[in-house]
Amino acid sequence: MTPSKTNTSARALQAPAFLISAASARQFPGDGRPEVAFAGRSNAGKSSALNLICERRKLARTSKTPGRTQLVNFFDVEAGRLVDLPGYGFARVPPAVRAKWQTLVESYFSQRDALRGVVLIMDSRHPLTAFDEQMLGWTLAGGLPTHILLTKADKLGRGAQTDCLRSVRKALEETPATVQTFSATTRIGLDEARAQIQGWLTEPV
Ligand SMILES: Nc1nc2c(ncn2[C@@H]2O[C@H](COP(=O)(O)OP(=O)(O)OP(=O)(O)O)[C@@H](O)[C@H]2O)c(=O)[nH]1
Ligand SMILES: [Mg+2]
Repeated sequence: MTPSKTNTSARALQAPAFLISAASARQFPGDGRPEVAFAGRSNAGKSSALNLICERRKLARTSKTPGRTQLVNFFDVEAGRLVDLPGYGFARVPPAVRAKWQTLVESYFSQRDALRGVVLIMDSRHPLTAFDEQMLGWTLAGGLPTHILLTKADKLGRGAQTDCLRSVRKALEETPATVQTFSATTRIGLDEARAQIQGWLTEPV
C-alpha cells in the first residue's frame, strides 16, 4: 500500500503563486482553468486554511481583524486555481460595504463556469450560522460540490470535535455537502482537505 505521504493527493498543491486581486467581476480571470473557492465568515480561517493547504505561510494575507480579505484573490497552482473569497457576516461593516460584498460574491458564484467546488470554512466553535446557511443555500442551489472545513479544531477537545462533526453532518445529511474537522494550527485534517481539492481540480468533468 502506498503511504499517504507519497500520495500526490495529500501533497501540498504544487507551485502556488498569487495571480490577481479582483475588486469587480470584470477582473476575474477568464481563461477557464479549473477553480476551487474558499468561502466562509469573516475571521473563520479561510486564508489560513488556503496557506496551509499550499504549505506557504504568507500566500494569502491573514489577520486577527475580521474583514481583512475584501477582494476576490486568485492563486494559481499547478493543477488549477484557488480563490480566497472575502469573508461575510462581519457585523461592523457599513451597509454599503456589505452590499458590495454581496454583489461581488454573488457575481462570482453565478459566473464561474470552471468552478469545480467550494470549500466552506466554519469555526468549529460556532458552525452553521445564518450566514453559513445563506452561503450553503447559494452553493447547493447552484449544484456546486461543497466541502465544509470545521476549522480551529485545536481550540476544542477531542470529544467536542467529534460532537461538532457529528452535529453538522446530521444537519446536512439531506444535502450532498461533505464535512470534516480541520486546524490550520495543528494540521488536523490537512490530508483529507488537500485530497478533496486536488480531486476536484484534476478529475475530468
Ligand atoms: N487557533 C487557530 N487559529 C486560527 C486557525 N485558523 C485561523 N486562525 C486565526 O484566526 C484569525 C483569522 O484567520 P484568517 O485566515 O485571516 O481568516 P479569514 O477567514 O481569511 O478572515 P477574513 O479574510 O477577514 O475573511 C487569525 O488570527 C488566524 O491566525 C486555526 O485553525 N486555529
Ligand atoms: Mg482572509
